[in-house]
Amino acid sequence: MLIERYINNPILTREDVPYPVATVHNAAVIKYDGKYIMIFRSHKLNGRSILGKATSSDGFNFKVNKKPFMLPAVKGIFSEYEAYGIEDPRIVYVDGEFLITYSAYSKHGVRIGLAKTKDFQSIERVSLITEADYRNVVIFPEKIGGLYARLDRPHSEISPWSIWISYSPDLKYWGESKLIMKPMQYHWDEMKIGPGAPPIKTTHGWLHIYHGVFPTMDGSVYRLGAAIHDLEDPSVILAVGDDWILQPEEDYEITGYVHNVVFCCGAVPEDDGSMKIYWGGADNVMCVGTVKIQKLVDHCFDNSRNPLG
Ligand code: BMA
Repeated sequence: MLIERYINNPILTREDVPYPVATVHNAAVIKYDGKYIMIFRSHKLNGRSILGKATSSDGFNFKVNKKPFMLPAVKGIFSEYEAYGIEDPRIVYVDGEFLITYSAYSKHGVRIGLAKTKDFQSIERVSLITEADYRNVVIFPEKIGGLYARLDRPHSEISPWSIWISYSPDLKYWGESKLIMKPMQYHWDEMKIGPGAPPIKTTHGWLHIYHGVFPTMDGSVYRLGAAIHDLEDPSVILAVGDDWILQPEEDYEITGYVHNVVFCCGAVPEDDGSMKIYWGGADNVMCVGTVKIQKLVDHCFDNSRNPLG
């Protein structure tokens, strides 16, 4: 098995949350001040989503804050675009601040919001950085050629649910966009692919955990895969592992709010060459697993598929 599931999964459920929620899933996780900070998504009991915060000293045992971390905005431009909820956060640390991207839902569709924090206490919304219909924006954890870089996932009928890259000098204006990876026909990721965890720097390239979706007669199955991007030019994909790296197998991944889902928004590299991968199980609970980073890199290079399908 490539990724070793933590024996006490799931690590966070709605029972751990001190305010009423239906689910705990699709969380970003990052290390700050010797602690692991998890920003997780919860469906409220009306079906719309908010973000909560939990902290841990070991990356496995998390304690949830008494109050939610981020609610849909109630005034200004953000309120217009967050009215149906905020979902699936990703966090990176660049130049002294944490950048949080999230999906903002409203009657206008889904677009991406960007917020900043220095301490996970106060939070400042910066900008809505895409139009609709975009999801799953992950920013690279360092500037590349002096620019912020991001992977994202616009959707169009001609080229459905593929991964693109864009760049920005200031986090507000994004451009130089290019499609870099597509679903592959009659393959585990044939229906949709999307960015997962913010890329992790390795000597062989940026390691990116993404999700792929396969349609079946019993609904869609969400799995995780891995790809390697060139360090200096991340629009170049050096390898994409042909096989998935994780699929729904445990009860808490097979049954839940939406069945047959593993969905990743965060991974934490450790000093010993391993990494912790966090995923939502069945849109219902949070899980973690560990893997040697080199094993995932080898997985990509040993049997690579064509990034463009
Ligand atoms: C996607 C998103 C994710 C979710 C997944 C499975 O389209 O909505 O947040 O985890 O579907 O339901």
